[in-house]
Amino acid sequence: MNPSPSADHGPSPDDVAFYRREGYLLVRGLFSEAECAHLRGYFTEMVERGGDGWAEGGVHPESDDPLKRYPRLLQPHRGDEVAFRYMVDERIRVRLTAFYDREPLAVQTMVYFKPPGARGQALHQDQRYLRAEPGTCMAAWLALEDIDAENGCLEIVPGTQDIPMLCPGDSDTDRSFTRDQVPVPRGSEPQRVEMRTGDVLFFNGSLVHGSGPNLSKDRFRRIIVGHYIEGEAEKVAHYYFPVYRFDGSIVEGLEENPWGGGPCGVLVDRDGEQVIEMTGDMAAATAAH
Ligand SMILES: O=C(O)CCC(=O)C(=O)O
Repeated sequence: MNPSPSADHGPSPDDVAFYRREGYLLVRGLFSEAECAHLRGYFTEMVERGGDGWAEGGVHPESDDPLKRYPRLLQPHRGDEVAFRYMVDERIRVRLTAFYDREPLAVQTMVYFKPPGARGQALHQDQRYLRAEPGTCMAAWLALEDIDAENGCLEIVPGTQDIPMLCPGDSDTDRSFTRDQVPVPRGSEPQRVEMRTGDVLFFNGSLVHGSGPNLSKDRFRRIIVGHYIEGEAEKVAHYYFPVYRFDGSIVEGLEENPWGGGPCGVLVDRDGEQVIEMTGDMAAATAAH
């Protein structure tokens, strides 16, 4: 699956600067059509035969909810070689290593099917869940087919990668399968990221992002995403163990970062300026919905 290292020169200095400034980088055509067709078919067959133990909440073919018929696959790399190879792909490694000046560690894979009529995922920050420390987490999100506003592309808020974890409020659960939604800081706008098959969006795990519903009548929106933590991280939340190096070995000695409370940011006006105050409590904000 990997190109030979000589075939991939990795990101240019401009790419690295863009990623660090904006919190994301879209790399066009990083995976081939053939690779994506294989991954699409492979994981669709997996979910249609019951998910091999990775389907969130199990597969319910008779359900009215498209996401119960085609739930996300969570952490398939823990037993599935194809998912594992994606997670530690050389093309991903060279880019993330350049963005963070050090090879990161791999902790998660997810496959989303988002069939026609499925809800999306309201705006959130991945670092809230991964709790990598020190540093943050990051994602490599591969479009397995063409993705646009109609079938529920990602929406990102560029430049939010350096803000703290914001306290979530309620999402619109007619549009989102998750119940939390973080606010968008004034002056920032969510931007849709339309992608072609094989494009990869790399993004910082503190960046505010989410996706809308799939409004199409007959188009799936299939993707695979790998999540990573910075190489210097000493802690990560319990769910993300075991932690892997890109050579496939398991990292020993990381600590669990306890899940739950702690301060979260609230957007407030101060003398006509909006600022983020760390006066909220994540556990309370989450328990409220
Ligand atoms: O694919 C989506 O709609 C959301 C994915 C996401 O939020 C993530 O990978 O962190």
